[in-house]
Amino acid sequence: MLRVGVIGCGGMGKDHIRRLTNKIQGAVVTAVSDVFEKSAEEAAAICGAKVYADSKELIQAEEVDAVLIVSPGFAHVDSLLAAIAAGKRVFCEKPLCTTAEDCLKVVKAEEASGKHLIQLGFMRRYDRGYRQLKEALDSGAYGEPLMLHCTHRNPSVGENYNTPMAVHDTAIHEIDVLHWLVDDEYESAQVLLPKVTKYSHSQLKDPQIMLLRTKKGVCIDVEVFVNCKFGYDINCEAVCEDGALKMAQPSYPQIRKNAAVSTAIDTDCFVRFQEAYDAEVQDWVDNAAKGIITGPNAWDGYLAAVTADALVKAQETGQIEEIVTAVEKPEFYKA
Ligand code: ISE
Repeated sequence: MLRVGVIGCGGMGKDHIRRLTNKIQGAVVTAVSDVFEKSAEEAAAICGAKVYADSKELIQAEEVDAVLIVSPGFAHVDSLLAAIAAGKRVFCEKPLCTTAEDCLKVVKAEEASGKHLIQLGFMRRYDRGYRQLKEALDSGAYGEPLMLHCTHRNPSVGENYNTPMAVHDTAIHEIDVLHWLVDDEYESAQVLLPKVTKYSHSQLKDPQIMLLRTKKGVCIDVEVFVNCKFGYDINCEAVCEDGALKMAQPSYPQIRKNAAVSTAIDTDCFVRFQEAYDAEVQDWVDNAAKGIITGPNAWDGYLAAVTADALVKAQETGQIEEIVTAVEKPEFYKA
């Protein structure tokens, strides 16, 4: 049984605690911690875990084999470095860290430890639709992928959501999943800013079209529209030499009523990607005994941060920005 300590007991933290307690095989939550005592107490009530006021103590605790980090992004770096130093496995919600520099620190610390310890919570790699696409592309039956057309739409976002968050919070999922899908790396980024919807505000340019080009020349367009109003709508189409593949949608009944045919669209990521969240955590737990990470790792977190920085720069300059990592991918992270 993998004994897990959870750092961060907000909405997502509690969601993972419920998942680990009620659904996941082979794990038990033994410790929880949060800067807000009330949140930690509420989380402990779900799983019967011990409450730690200090997350560093939780990481060191004897009854904690592995750590799940769900605290705000800026707090990740300290917990990650402490967990690596303690030799404990980590599942870290996105982002790995809030700056590429901190991500690189974590990458180097993990490499120096000689153990693959960190899995990053980019759940889309576990989504059935993306997996089917990947399998089809990898089969070679459709030739080389040439273009990806994607949309990432949210019905609405909070008042504090601003223009760079369209990259850091939202497109970050495409940044991770799309290079994995086509087994390639990014070369450049550009952002087009159309007319702003009446549902946005002065600090948020919405929608945006993000353009990425990979080293092999695949051109990717991602429409990010976070006040689309009609649903949580994620689409991806891969146009290849010998066919075009559209990602399957979650299946809902087709309803005929009032002289119209309709099919439901999800309204948030927790429902849309529920199975993917379950699968990523189960995979992390299953791999603990083998000491391997098969999901997104710390290097993927660093790549995502570098790519996000280029996209945010492109939002500001309107130019094509290069995507360059400070170091080559270490051997340690090559499959
Ligand atoms: C949120 O943090 C997510 O991760 C969702 O998947 C994304 O759609 C949303 O825009 C983000 O704010």
